[in-house]
Amino acid sequence: MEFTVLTIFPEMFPPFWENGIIRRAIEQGIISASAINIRDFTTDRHRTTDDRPYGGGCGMVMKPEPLADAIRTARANAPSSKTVLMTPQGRPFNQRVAEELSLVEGLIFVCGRYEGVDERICRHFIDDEISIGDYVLTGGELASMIIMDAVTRLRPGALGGEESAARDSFSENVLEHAHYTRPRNFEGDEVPDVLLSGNHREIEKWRLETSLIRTFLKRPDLLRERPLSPHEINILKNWCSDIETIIQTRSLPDADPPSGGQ
Ligand code: 4FV
Repeated sequence: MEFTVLTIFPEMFPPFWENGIIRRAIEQGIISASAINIRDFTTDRHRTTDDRPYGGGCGMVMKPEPLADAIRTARANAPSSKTVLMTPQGRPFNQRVAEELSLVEGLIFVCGRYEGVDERICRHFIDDEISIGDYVLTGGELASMIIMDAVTRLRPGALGGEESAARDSFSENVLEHAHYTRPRNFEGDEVPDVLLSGNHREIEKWRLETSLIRTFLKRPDLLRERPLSPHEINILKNWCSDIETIIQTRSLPDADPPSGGQ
């Protein structure tokens, strides 16, 4: 998979590309990555990439000419790549989109700065607009790194044996179960016994239950979007009956009886 970033700050990327799983994926040829400086496509001696907005107002807009030539060059180098503009106006980035993008041959990231890019670039040179969240950044560079990171780890071979994308949070619209490692007792806090039992069926059951309860407590919206397996339905029903028992047995005597108890 080929990543090309179009930016006026190419120096931001080597630290990201030269560390960790991204570095290893580049070394193993799983991905390739390069940065193109949009300023190299300017024609004035000040290498100007921005100008005042038509219609007035504050801030500056990225000029279309240098961007258009930079995109044409990137596309010539990577013809099967998809050109993506990082913008708050884009479709929300999530694990689904990461899985989708991890299947394409290449991505060309257009990293805006200032107030954004001239609209004619969006109209004629952009295949996809993606937003990493409903907030405004000073530039699209960090957003492109987030997408490169989430997509790279989904490429076959990128995650060595010690990691796996299969049990990712969100991969099945649930949050991951809790993780523990040595020491068994950390400042008085013990690792759950089941994880020390060696009983993998019980461990799997515990992990599923903890990821369901965490999702229920922290991101119930995810559960609402997700089909539940018979086993998961069974777990949720057990919780309901436990909660029902608590309500039945723990209600304070003089508290007015739960509704419906005329
Ligand atoms: C952004 C986002 C983002 C907007 C103006 C760059 C900045 C500046 N990109 N998700 N949120 N971009 O805020 O992707 O040009």
